[in-house]
Amino acid sequence: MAIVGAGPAGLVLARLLELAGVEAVVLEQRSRDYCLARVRAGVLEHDIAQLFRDIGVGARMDRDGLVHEGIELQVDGIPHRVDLAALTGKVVMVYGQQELTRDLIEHFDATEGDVRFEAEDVAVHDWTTDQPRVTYRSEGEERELRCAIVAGCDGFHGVCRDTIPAGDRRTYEIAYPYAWLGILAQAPPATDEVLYNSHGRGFSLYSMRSHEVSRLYLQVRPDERIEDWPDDRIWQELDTRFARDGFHVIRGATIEKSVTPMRSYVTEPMQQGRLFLAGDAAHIVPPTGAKGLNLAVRDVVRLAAALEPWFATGDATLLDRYTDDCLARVWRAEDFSMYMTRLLHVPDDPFERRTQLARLRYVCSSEAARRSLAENYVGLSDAAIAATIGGTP
Ligand code: FAS
Ligand code: PHB
Repeated sequence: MAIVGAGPAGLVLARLLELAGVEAVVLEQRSRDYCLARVRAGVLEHDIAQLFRDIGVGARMDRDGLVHEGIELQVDGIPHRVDLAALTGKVVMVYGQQELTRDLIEHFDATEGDVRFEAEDVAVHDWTTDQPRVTYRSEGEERELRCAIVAGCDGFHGVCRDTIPAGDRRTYEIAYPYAWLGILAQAPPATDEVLYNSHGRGFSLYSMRSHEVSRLYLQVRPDERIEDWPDDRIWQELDTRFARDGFHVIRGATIEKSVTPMRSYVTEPMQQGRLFLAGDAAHIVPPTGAKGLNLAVRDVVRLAAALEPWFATGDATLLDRYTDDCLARVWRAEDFSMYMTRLLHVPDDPFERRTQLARLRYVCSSEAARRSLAENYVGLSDAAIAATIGGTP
């Protein structure tokens, strides 16, 4: 089969299919180095970290990743810990998407998995027949892949989602009135756990990639240009927003910085004929809830579980319900990500800011509210997701 895109969705799907003995070719438009350099996400749900161990690519994660038993919410300059482990019995793993991508690509180097970089002008054909084709150009030559199934794992800006005619799809979208300015810095993090900070000037997030590398974010206007933010201005704004007695942001050389717009987006259905969408190709969440990467992996776990019986016996039961099975979790994650985004990002409207502070203070003071946030943050089980729609896992 053909997998379009070598991000987390495409690479994890390729590994799951390799374990199932299903032959797959990954077509990636960018170069290997470009894929290895992309920074992005940082927090893995409890079960997703376990999945990487189960599929044999978790060794470096367990060596270099950081297990976190809690997160901190800071409001009115006071930090409040949400004890994930005590509230849910689960923890999260802080391990950069960039490292996961490396682990997976290096795995396929070793197993000679078929990952084709710099595949240009990928296009999907005949996906509503039983003989779909994927064409692309490589090293100047036009190529064609005849396959049984095409997995569209090519992200929000890919071609697979729009291969399904707009008239056959419904899309749902919210654009938020702010963006994230993110930096990766060679500096030890000043906090042991991920710190979500609500400040009158805007939200800020203190995360990390290791004991030596910090990942920090600032809420900025959606039209903000990174060129208008020299390092010193970024560090000064971080100092202002995180300011509290006895706490100081630790500065260092910036390795990467970017501005990421924030949106919520879902396309339904996530399949048509022999084409199946997974990850950002099908849905986008604002990064506040750290769900994007985790949701992408959850999709392909379902897709691989549906493809295995189909390739083995032609049983299409799980494939036929792939969209519904994914959407139950997708919409739960959309809701949680929107909740976290609106809980923490400072609105222009003063009334909204007052109700937001009331909500934040409630979460910080109520164990019931913290437990609800915690169980969504560490990742809900399939049974808990099924229960949201009155079904069975
Ligand atoms: P991806 O976008 O990761 O991968 C798609 C792949 O397909 C890419 O390699 C792309 O080059 C390739 N592709 C695209 N078009 C193609 C074509 N026509 N032909 C062939 N290949 C094609 N999530 C979090 O949880 N936390 C975060 O902090 C966070 N920060 C983010 C910051 C940024 C700037 C962005 C853009 C996203 C961020 N995300 C974050 C979300 C992100 O991690 C995604 O959820 C995750 O990468 C989804 O993985 P995929 O679905 O594999 O899509
Ligand atoms: C990150 O480390 O990149 C990160 C952490 C928590 C989030 C989002 C991003 O909610």
